[in-house]
Amino acid sequence: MWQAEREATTVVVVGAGPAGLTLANLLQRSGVDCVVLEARDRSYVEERQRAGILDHFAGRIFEEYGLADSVLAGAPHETLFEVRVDGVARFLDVPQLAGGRPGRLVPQQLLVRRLIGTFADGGGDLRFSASGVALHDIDGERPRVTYRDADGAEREIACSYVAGCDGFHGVSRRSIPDGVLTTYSFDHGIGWYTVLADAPPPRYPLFGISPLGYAAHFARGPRASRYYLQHRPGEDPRGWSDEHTFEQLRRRLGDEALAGGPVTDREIVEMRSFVAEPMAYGRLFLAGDAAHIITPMGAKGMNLALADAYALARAVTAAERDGDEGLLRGYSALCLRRTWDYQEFSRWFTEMVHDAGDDSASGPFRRRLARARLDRLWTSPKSAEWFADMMAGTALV
Ligand code: FAS
Repeated sequence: MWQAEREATTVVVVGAGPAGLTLANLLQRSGVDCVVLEARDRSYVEERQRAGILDHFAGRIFEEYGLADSVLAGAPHETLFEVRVDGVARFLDVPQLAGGRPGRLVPQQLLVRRLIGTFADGGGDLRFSASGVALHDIDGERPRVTYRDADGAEREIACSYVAGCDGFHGVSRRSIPDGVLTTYSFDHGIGWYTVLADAPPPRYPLFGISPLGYAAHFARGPRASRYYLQHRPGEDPRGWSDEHTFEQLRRRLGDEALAGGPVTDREIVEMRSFVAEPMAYGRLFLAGDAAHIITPMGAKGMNLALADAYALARAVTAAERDGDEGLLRGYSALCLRRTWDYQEFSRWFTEMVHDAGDDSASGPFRRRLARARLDRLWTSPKSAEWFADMMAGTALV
């Protein structure tokens, strides 16, 4: 009879993305044992390029746990935000408008690489290439997680809590019985062509609004850039030559001198949003993309994942250290309040920058509305402060 090797810990963290790795590091710093199971191998996880802006609240999490020096070393502070409307540049001093709360410019893959390093340096137990992860008895006192390790051996871990940090396509949310979750999804009807290139990064995070459609240019390291270009429904920009792509960027960003560079990655990102409620079932707690997907507008995807990890680490620590399960019971409600707050902000932002440019989808009346909303960021200090406050991230704890 096959016999899985059995072991036990306090928390099994499924997934080593920003949510899982941040949670594991915070638990480690709080003296709570955990094992992290990741389906992919280390190099895949460390090379995956996604977000690039850490909001102020997320940066504070690493400061609070004494991790900022190791994971944020050298990450520039956010300064100005540049918006070019029909080629005319305007600036927003987001940190100043947010009362001196700057974010940090740190590529997600660099943050992930460093979080893996700090966890390992602290003696953390992170297992890559864990396949066939399955959750059992998550509605009981002692959940179990089974999986096959990198050598193909069957293993089983008993624990007190399972943290589902395995992204939208992971096993955790799917382990919750039918009828428990209510899911909400929204298709924004907008698609982006996103290009990564070894090209000079912009002076500041840059948005371009023009009748040709939305475009953006962000730093992804000292010599790398991420570009986003809105594409029309039914259009497939992957067929564009790189020269055509940069020509589009020059015109949309109003910069004939935009250098460009060798393209290293091309992807289509459809703007869609998703939320699953509740974010907890029995002893399973969902965090990050496992529970919610948000458009990249406002750069809240990675930051929501980190905020969930922070709330869950505090809740598990309070339960383990003080026997107080209050924060655990309130975990889902707290994270969903922030999630919907950020979803609303992201929709507001998505609608504004897309309607204000190419009106083929939204029509001329909505285009004028969007331009009025955009102008308000420069004509109404209160609106600018609200925008900056959302960009900085809201504590809610
Ligand atoms: P992740 O998806 O990052 O990590 C989940 C981990 O779980 C992965 O390592 C996966 O391999 C593992 N896993 C999955 N199933 C498993 C299983 N069954 N067993 C074990 N492990 C399993 N956000 C922004 O704010 N700005 C951006 O510019 C931006 N760009 C993006 C570009 C792309 C192409 C994508 C897809 C997302 C982007 N995002 C962006 C959002 C992104 O940052 C996510 O919000 C963030 O990665 C979420 O982190 P996690 O919840 O940890 O999930």
